[in-house]
Amino acid sequence: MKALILNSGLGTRMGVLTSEHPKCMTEISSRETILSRQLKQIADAGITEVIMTTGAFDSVLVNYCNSLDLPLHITFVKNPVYDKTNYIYSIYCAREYLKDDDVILMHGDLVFENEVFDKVVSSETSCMTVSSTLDLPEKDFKAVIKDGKVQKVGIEFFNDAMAAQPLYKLKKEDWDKWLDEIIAFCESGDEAKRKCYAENALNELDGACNIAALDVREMLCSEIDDPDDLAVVSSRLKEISSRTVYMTFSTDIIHGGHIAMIKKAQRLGRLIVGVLSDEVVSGYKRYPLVPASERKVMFENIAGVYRVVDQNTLSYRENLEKYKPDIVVHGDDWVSGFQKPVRDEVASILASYGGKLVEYPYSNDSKYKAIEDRTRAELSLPDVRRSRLKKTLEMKGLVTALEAHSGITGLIVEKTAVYQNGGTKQFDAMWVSSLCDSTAKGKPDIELVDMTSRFRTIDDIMEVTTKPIIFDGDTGGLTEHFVYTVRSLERMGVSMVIIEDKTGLKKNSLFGTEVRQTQDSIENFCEKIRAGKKAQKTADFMICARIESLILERGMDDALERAFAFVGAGADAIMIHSRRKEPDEIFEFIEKFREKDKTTPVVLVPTSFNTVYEEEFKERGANIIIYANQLTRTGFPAMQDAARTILENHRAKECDDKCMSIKDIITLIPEE
Ligand code: SPV
Ligand code: MG
Repeated sequence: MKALILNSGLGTRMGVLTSEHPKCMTEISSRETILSRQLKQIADAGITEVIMTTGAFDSVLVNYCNSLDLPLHITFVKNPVYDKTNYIYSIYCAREYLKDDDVILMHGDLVFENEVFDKVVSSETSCMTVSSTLDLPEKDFKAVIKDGKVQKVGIEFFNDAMAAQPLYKLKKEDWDKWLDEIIAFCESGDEAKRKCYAENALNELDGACNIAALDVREMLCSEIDDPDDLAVVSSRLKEISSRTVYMTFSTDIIHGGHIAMIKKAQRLGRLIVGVLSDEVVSGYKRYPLVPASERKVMFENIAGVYRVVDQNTLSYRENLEKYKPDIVVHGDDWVSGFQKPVRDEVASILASYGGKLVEYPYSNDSKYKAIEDRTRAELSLPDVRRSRLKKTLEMKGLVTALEAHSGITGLIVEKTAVYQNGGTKQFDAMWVSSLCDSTAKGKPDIELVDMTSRFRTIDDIMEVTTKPIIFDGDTGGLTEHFVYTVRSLERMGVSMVIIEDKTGLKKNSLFGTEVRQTQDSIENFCEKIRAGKKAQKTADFMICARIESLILERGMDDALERAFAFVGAGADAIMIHSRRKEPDEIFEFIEKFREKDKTTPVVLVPTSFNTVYEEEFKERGANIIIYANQLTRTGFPAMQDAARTILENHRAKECDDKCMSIKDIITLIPEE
């Protein structure tokens, strides 16, 4: 694509302003002239070839262009009879440089804002800029438009017309037709056909050039004919240069796609970047590898970013109300899909104060997808995965975990997401339950499934997922064995082991006092915790002490005494369990525990007291909510039902409606 700039005119209406240089060199701000602005816009759009027609002061113009030192190759073509002809003849003079390529054609006295130029350059068809909001000018160009296409251009048309500016994109096939007609005009021997507008030649073609009317509405796109125009345009430019543009980023890796977007955005005004908080990013996308504080620094150091601010919610409301940006820029991927509510809110807030939403086509480049895939893969590495539970706890205050007992249930915990209020909700972690792991193996939950087998389950889950793992360590076994378990789990990348203060043959807590269960002594259990903490190698791994006093009906005081003792012995968290339907004793425990200990994370397994919402648990001071067995308890009955259905019907057809489609199964399981 080439740019053609017409600068042969005399510009006599500018008076003294054009007594020593051509009109295009008129200053429109303290930093730029009409021409320097046009050339910079052309260079920024990645166009390198410019054809410029000249006339009076041509050497001044050539020297000036060279002094701008832009990455452009400019071919100057002088119209030797510039004072006796119009620009149609200047184009004719330059004809040999203008064949076989798309052309951006502009008059040398035209000033337009970057967004207008971006629209012209990126137009898929030939186009001319028009404005549906401006009054029809008496003496300037108007375009007759039919079905969105420009039919005629001239100053004499008033019917079905819009104000038009001589800024065009011309696809090769359309431009060739127009250029041929320009050549025919200039070679006709008729003097008048060299003194008219090039558009007269276009009009002869009677709409045969497929030129779309590109409506730029009230955006700046004006010719400067006289000092009055200059004053108006200069003040519009001042207003434009003080505009602010707002963009939000969640990314922790900046690639070419982001830079291209930033470049586009900062051409519209001073760019403010909102960096989404770690909490928002981890809920909406994935856990960020780089924390928000560092992501902010990353953006602060990108040329063209004017300011970087925190964005602590997925909703833009707070920042839009605070910074009142003139423009919000976003990819067009949020026009539909789960982000639509966020987009709609942005559009309505902007509309309330006259701001504008600019959406660029979203890039689905496989190169960028590969970067994201690599980042996700990194999250599954033991060191990165292990540390993430602690970090997520610090970040969110409340972490949710769902049980997984196999690769496939791990994938369900990993991938299940619901879209609410423009955001995504996912589980933060996985619980490898002794009950569910044993059940999946058809064994009772009595520490019968040995550690090697339990580790095998962890390995299956880890192989296909990235989320942090909390391991149900039962009683932890003998202290002498527990230290090895800690090291193995830590090495594998497990984030937390929970051990319960029971001894002897462990039975599942939900049996309560219906079966014989023995609680360990405070002393013994503290010793086990101390030994485990001493054995671990990293600061990330956590040992959680689970208190069974309420399950075994030993009372609140015993539960609290144990909690404080276990924390004193080094437990990183405590889990208080209950099998009552009402949450009262759990609430009472948290309240009393928090009176003395404000920081140690409290873990809950609300299988029985399941009416309480996560927000309430958080408000009351809990930190980890484990949904301990729901996949097992829903999955196996569905299987029993399928088995019965086949038996009853002597065939599988009746079972079909209950089955997941093979296609859905395949999409659930990713292929490397
Ligand atoms: C498990 O899931 O194995 C547990 C929690 O230990 S509970 O079943 O509630 O005891
Ligand atoms: Mg268990």
